[in-house]
Formats: sequence, C-alpha cells, structure tokens
Amino acid sequence: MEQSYGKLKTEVLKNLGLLENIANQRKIVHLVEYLGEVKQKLLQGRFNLVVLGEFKRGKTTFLNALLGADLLPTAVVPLTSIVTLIQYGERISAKVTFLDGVVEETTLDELHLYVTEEGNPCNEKNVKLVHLEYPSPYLKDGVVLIDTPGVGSIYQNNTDETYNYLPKVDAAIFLLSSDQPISRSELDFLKDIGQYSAKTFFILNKVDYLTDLDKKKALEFAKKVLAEKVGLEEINIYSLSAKLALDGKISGDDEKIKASNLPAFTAMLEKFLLKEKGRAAINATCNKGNNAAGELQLGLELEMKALGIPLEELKAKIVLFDEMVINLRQEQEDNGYIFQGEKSKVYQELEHEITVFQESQDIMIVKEIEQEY
Ligand SMILES: Nc1nc2c(ncn2[C@@H]2O[C@H](COP(=O)(O)OP(=O)(O)OP(=O)(O)O)[C@@H](O)[C@H]2O)c(=O)[nH]1
Ligand SMILES: [Mg+2]
Repeated sequence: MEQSYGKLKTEVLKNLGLLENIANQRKIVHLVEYLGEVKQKLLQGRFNLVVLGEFKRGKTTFLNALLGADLLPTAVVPLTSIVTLIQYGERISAKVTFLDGVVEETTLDELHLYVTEEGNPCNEKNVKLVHLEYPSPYLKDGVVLIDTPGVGSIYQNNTDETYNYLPKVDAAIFLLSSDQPISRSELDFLKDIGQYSAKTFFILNKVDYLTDLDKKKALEFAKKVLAEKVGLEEINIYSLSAKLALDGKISGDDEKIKASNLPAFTAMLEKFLLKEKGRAAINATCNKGNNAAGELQLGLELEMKALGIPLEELKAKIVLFDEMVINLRQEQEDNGYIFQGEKSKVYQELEHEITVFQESQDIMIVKEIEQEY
C-alpha cells in the first residue's frame, strides 16, 4: 500500500512537471506558479482541509469548536472576509501577509482588524492571507485547516476571495444550516468545489434550533436534494450544533459536547485523516493537474483557431484575386477589341476626309491653272 502510494506520488509529480514545462514554454506565468505550488504541496505532504459554505452558516464557529478555542472572530452579520490558514505549531502565533508580500506578526486579539468585513472593509488593508499556528492534534501530519469568507452575501469581495481559493482545496467541509433549506446557489457552489476537492464532508449546522422531528426532516430534505441535483447518493450529512460544541469545549462541559453531536463528526474525520488522507491528496492533485491541462489545452485550441482564421481568409482572398485577374484579362481583351475597332474607324474616317480634301484641292488647283493660261 505504502509502496503503491509512493509510486503514484512519483507518477503524479512527473506529470505535473510535464504540464509545468508546457506552461513555461508558453509563458503562462500563473499556471507555472500554480503547478509549482501544487507540486510543492504534494512533496511536503501538506493537506488543505477547507471549510466552505454560504455566509453565516457557522463556518468559523465550527472551526473554533473543532479546535476547542475561541480563536477566530464570529458574528451574526457577514463577517469573515479573508482566508485564514491554521497550521500546527507548538505555540499560538498569528501572521498577516499583505498583497505586496510584506508579512507582519499580530495577536489573536487583533485578528478581527484584518480578517473581518468590519475591521477591514472591502479589504482596504490589502491583506492577502492570515496564517495561524495552533497546537491541535488535527493539524499534525501536514493538515491545514482553512476558514473562508462565506459566499453569496452582499459583499462580493468575500465571495471572490473564496472562489479564488478553490483551486487550492484538497478536501472540503461544506456547511449547511438547518434553519435554511439547501438553496440553488449552494448547489451551484458545490459543483464548483467538486472540480478541485477530492472529498467533501457535509455538516447540517445549528440543529439546536430544531426539534428531533424537524432535524430528521431537514436532514432527509438535504440528502434528497444532494442526491437528485448533484448526484451525490449515499452521502453522510452530520447534523450538529457548532455553537453548543464550542460552549461545551470552552467550559469543559462534556454533556454539551455530546449533545452537540460534534463527536460523531470528529470520529469520522480522525479516521479519514489517518487512513484516507494520502489517497485524497493524490486525487486532489490529479484534479488540479487535470484542470491545468484543460486550461493549457483550451489556450492551444484557441491559438490554433486564431492561426486557422487568417489561413482560411487568405485562401478565400487568393480565390478572389485569381477571379479578379481573369476578369481583368477579359476586360483588357474586350477593351483591346473595342480600341482596335475604334482605331480603324477613326482611320477610315480620316482617310475619307483626306481623300475629300485632296479631291477638293485638286479641283481648285485645276481651276486656278485654267484661269492662268
Ligand atoms: N444557534 C446556533 N447558532 C450558531 C451555530 N453556529 C454558529 N452560530 C451563530 O451563527 C452566526 C454566524 O456564525 P459564524 O461562525 O460567524 O458564521 P460564518 O459562516 O463563519 O459566517 P461568514 O464568515 O460571515 O460567512 C453567529 O452568531 C454564531 O454564533 C449553531 O450551531 N447554533
Ligand atoms: Mg466566518
């Protein structure tokens, strides 16, 4: 198993290298960078587990609950505006990377000044990413937990931030909310995620709002819609309350944690990270390679088409030109005949006039000679 994983990894890295070469030759800088990053990620064994969903589904609260601390800011209004990466570190630290490449240390207390719509409206501070380090067992072995801005809110910049990050997703945790039935836009978003993510986990959050009967109905509805509209049969949707789980973890209340149903999800996640992460990483890398290959192919096709258009036009022009030459020759010939005809007509008339003139002159000369003699 380990050997076949190693072989697969080598094969995938080789193919990514081939794509990188093509992108390099064709000077497609963003693809060269992207493929380089994808290769590095596979080589270093990093795994991007990204929390995704529409705005206010409880993504950030869920991440806090998973890590057992109030790390990232949450609110009732659309809030997260910047992608935040959480990696393993023995001590807690936070760094802000700006769009110009400058990196600054910050504190958890000041995070809201960079990663929220309130503290950093429309990203006026030009933040690219925020990196946190935190000593959680979920983050061992290269797992990077990533919080993203919710899509679909009035803040288009938040939707764009998350969409721009999709190509880096290896696996996704997709949050739905039990107080709002799954929507058309959530289904569209899921299809987009599917292009990159090797595995998507589903959470139906905020079930503390519902009675057991309503919880069952909400779950059945979400499953039915995902099966019918996205073709996702046999999926597990974990219904839980991130808020209750976070409260329970912070206060050390095991009853609350149990009632939140978070343990059912974490048990599955731990198993996945232990046993299936390697395969998922390879699959996700193949998805990324396929997408890059698709982009390269599209570019080549467009270029070939662009080259083909003048060729076609040129051929048509040559045909037209040949026709024009034939027409001109014909016209020239016709004109030649007309010209010849006109010329002899003029000659004839001239000859006639000269003859008449000569005759009249002859008569006059004869008359003059007769008068003299
Ligand atoms: N009742 C209840 N409220 C929750 C739960 N999870 C989150 N919330 C609340 O929902 C609101 C939104 O939570 P956030 O974690 O900020 O949601 P988000 O998806 O990160 O929001 P954006 O980053 O703006 O997209 C907050 O007021 C949370 O306290 C839950 O399980 N139950
Ligand atoms: Mg958030």
